[in-house]
Amino acid sequence: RAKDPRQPEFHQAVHEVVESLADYLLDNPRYIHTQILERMVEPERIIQFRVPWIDDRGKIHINRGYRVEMNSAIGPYKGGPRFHPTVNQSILKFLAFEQVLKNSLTSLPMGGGKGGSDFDPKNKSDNEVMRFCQSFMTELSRHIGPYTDMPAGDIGVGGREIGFLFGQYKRLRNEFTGVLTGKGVEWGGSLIRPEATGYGAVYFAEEMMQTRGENFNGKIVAVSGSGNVAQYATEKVIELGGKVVTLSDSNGSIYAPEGIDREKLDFVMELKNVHRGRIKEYADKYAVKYMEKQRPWSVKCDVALPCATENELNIEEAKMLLKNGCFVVAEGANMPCTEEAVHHFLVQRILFGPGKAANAGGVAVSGLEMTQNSMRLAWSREEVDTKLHSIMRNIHEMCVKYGKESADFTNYVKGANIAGFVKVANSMMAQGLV
Ligand code: AKG
Repeated sequence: RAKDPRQPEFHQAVHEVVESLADYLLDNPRYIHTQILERMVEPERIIQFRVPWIDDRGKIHINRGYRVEMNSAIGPYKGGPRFHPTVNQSILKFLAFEQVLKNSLTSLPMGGGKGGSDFDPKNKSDNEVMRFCQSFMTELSRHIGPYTDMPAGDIGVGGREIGFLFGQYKRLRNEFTGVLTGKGVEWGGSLIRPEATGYGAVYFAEEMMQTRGENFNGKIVAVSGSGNVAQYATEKVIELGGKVVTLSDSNGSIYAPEGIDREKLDFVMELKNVHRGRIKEYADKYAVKYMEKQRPWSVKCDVALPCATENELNIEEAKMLLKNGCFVVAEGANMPCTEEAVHHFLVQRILFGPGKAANAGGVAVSGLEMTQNSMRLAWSREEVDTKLHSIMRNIHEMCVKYGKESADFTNYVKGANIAGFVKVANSMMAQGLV
């Protein structure tokens, strides 16, 4: 904290991990003697750069670009850039730190990184986004590569942005490699990558529910967000017989007690992905309740899937959820629940799946995309989905291995943190003081 006093999100992420590792470290002092944690919280490298671009009216804008290369002990840095006005070093360091443990949990050989810019793609034309992406990649291309660092998507970086970034990388380097993941399927992308984070979160929640003899059939599910993760989490819940009753964006939430069915979800996908519209339009079209400037956590539900952004579910909302009968929370986004909210879930012993475990499906399929690119072939939907499902099951098993506290309670926060940490820590020790 003394070194970087103004990085609250980073401190929050580190604090949660340190707290849940404490007993394990005392039992395994070799990690303390080698100061592994102190090394892990210090990024291996942070690159910050100027991103100048010109808008459609000819006006010049200057944004700030970053790449945080956090840890390469078990593989090249991997993690998606975020384009959002709130982006700063604290947010990116928290995301990169989480990414290190998350990528370790996937069991694939990927180190952790993150990056992005304070550029806001909202209300920009395709040409403006393209010019920004080309400028961003012109600098970033010096620092990344298929064996060094492989960016992907995050908030504000979807298929369109990955396309522009990849095009510019290819042009600058004159090579067609799998350096970026989340590519279109016609040009090296993997089937199921768009679905992977949302599907994975639901698979993880399902695994947790099975430990209590439960499943999604007939369950009421509150989902926040309406982007890629929320859309595919909703799709999978519908497939498993559950009923999603909420979605949201930064302006407000919709509450549809009769459930969002396949046809309505198609409307959301078109609204968000093609027209880049606001979720309020769903309320207008289907005459459901719109909760302006509110998050969806006040509704009655069995399962909550926060799929929007960090710190979007606080202690009051956590209490409200539990009061309304919710007994499963799986984080589709990164750190959506505040520390106090997480603490409440653990004390109340509900099934709580932290993001680094529950949303690891996205980066896992990115890892599978890299494998396919290296082999120069493409797997079928079924093949990728089966692999994703088995990776999520394996992550769940590892969480149980390290986090089971009694016959009927697993602390998945502790389990995920220890399981993710051990592999990275052992690799760092094996590689000497680096
Ligand atoms: C995340 O897990 O938050 C990511 O950024 C995933 C990015 C990737 O697919 O590499």
